[in-house]
Amino acid sequence: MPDFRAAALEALATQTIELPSWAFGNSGTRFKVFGQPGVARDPFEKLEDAAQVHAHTGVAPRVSLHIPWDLVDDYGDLAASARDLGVSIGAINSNLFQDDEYKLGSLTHADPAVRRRAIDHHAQCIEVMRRTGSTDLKIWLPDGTNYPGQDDLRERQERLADSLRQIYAMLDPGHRILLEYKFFEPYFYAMDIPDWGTSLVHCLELGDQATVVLDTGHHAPGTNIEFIVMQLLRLGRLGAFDFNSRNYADDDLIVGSADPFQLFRIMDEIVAQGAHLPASGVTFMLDQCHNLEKKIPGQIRSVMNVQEATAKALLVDREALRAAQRAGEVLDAHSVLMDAFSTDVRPLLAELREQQGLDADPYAAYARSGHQQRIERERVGGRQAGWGA
Ligand code: RM4
Ligand code: MN
Repeated sequence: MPDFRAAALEALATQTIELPSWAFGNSGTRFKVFGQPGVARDPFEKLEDAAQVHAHTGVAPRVSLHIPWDLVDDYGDLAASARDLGVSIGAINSNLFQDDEYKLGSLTHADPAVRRRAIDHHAQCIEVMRRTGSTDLKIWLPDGTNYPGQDDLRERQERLADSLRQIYAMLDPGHRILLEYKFFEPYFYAMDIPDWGTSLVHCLELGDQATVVLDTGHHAPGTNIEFIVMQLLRLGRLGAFDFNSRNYADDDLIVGSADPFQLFRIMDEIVAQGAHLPASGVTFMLDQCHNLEKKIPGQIRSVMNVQEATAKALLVDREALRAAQRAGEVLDAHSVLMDAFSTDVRPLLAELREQQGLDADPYAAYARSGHQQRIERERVGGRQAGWGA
């Protein structure tokens, strides 16, 4: 029997997971945001907290920013402070959902002046990329309509295609657009990029520097997400994941909490196509908000959950799987997957961390570090993500 453990350890040592800056600010539901003592008050403090997640897990060296939530005077300073903390800046997320002018659309708006404003915002984001060394411009388009007949669906697609072309033309070589989709919310009749097909069609029109972002919370209940993963990988257009977990809507909960088996099935498709390796260009990001739980340990838990799902996928006996599939042995093939899923990979991950000079239990190591007590003591006045710094 081949030594899957050794190969898994080697692959796991190359995995990285990107953290969202907004996970470290106060955020909640539209009903209530429960403030937390010690929460980061500005982008510099968000980086400090993200660096804690990296320090204890060893696999989270990048932080995505959200503009304008993470506006600072000098992005060179922010990038330098990231470097000092042992992390770097990941994707730059644009924001098209908090401006009165965007009520009827941003990149799809009927008024060219509003579209211009939305396009120019991306010029600003690309400038942030240049100053921080980021290579990814992540666009989640919140545009859509609430009522049949409200606007011409096809015209909205044409306006979108034109706006995206103008944004794409501003990219530097080596930059990517990561184009996200979401089937509902904030509009409820027709979102303008509701699904992976629409996102993919726009990416294909744009060119090689445009890829799809798959946010695991952005599908109708029951959607087979791993199928989408397989197809996008097959076409070379899976740019990134926004990992989170959902029970009913876009819940943004800790990844793998609602359905660890789904996370495993996704990672299985990833590993089957070698997309867990850095050379694949697939970025594994978290897109989560922590309302009840503490934010830094919340992110640590998510990182560990992604690692566990990856480890299990790496333990799948692919030869046995293929043999069973070829022989039409339905239950044998299924059993190969279930055997891997049922394996307790925590000792394997403990070994990985020890190899890297880390505590086997990042969660406990953070609790012991004193960081939480320090920020609760020192930081006063944290605000909701999206409302000021
Ligand atoms: C959106 C989408 C984006 C994220 C924002 C905060 O629903 O998932 O990725 O940047 O929320
Ligand atoms: Mn997302």
